[in-house]
Amino acid sequence: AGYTVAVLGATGAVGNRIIEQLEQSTVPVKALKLLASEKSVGKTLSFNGESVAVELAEPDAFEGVDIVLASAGGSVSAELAPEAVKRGAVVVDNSSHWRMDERVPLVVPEVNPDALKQHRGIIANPNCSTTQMVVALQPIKEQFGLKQIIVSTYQAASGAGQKAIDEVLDQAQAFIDGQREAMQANVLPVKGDEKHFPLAFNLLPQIDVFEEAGYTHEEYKMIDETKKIMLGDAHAKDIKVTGTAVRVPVMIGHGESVYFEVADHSATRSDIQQAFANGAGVTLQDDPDRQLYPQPLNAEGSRETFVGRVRPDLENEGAFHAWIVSDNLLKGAAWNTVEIAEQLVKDDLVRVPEGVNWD
Ligand code: 11C
Repeated sequence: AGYTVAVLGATGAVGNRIIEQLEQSTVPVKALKLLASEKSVGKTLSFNGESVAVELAEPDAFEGVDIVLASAGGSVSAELAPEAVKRGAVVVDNSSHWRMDERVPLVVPEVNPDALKQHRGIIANPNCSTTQMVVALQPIKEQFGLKQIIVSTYQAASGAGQKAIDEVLDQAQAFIDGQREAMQANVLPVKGDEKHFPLAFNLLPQIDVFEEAGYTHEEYKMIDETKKIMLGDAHAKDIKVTGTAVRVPVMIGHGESVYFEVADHSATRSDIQQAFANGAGVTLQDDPDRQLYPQPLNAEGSRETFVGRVRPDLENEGAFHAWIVSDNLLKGAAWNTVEIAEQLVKDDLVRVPEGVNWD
């Protein structure tokens, strides 16, 4: 008994963490395949104490696979997810490629597990900054109704990959050595954009490219994905969502300052704290008298979403503020992906419905 699971993009930072999370999950793994690009073929990685060789990610590699956990980037997922489904595998994809496709459920198991019932072989995992926000706010929505969200993010360098981390550490060293002019930037804020700026001892209010009305792609992701996950429709108007996404010189763990308005104006600060405390996947760390609040350094390595600094807005009735932190590589990526696989197994949904065609 059990499933044959393939990890696509196995050698990346998220791929490595998917393997770790899978080891600690309830998914019964009969066999594991590790898939990556040409340059990683032949490397070996460990799973449950055994070493597994990395194979080439190509269509026929999915023969006999039941579940694919993918973190290999948008263009690879665009090409290979349909190939995997054609061969009978269910794909949980970390890239942004399939998220807004109406045929594809975008899932955070604590928020919309039922969306999985409609899957046609491809399931999308949301952007990291979206995931931790909806995990935190779901219990508030359920108990008091949500009318509006305004978020400012404080996002870690690891969201932009290992090369971003490396350049920030090099910049920090140059700064400490008194060589400010030697601070090199080639990746951040966005690899493909025209200009690059150092993040060490700095803040960059640009994550991903600029799009319409002065918003970045990351900000649109947070708006559209939040609506698709919480309301079932990326264009729904029932909750107003907006935000500002900022890169900060932290390595792992995104922070978010969130202003939110609830429908039930009888909700008190302690009601809101209690709702967070009871939320699935949420840990409340909120005690100003003991200076207890979430911090990225403490969140690293945890599957939880941490919430603190809960307080009412002093002018707007029914409005509150909170501070949310989670490990962007775990709940924001690897753990949510594996958790979706656990949910698929639990709900007996590891199968591709008949007649599905992604060509
Ligand atoms: C960042 N949120 O911090 C991005 C990384 O759509 O899965 C995740 C990109 C995505 O730069």
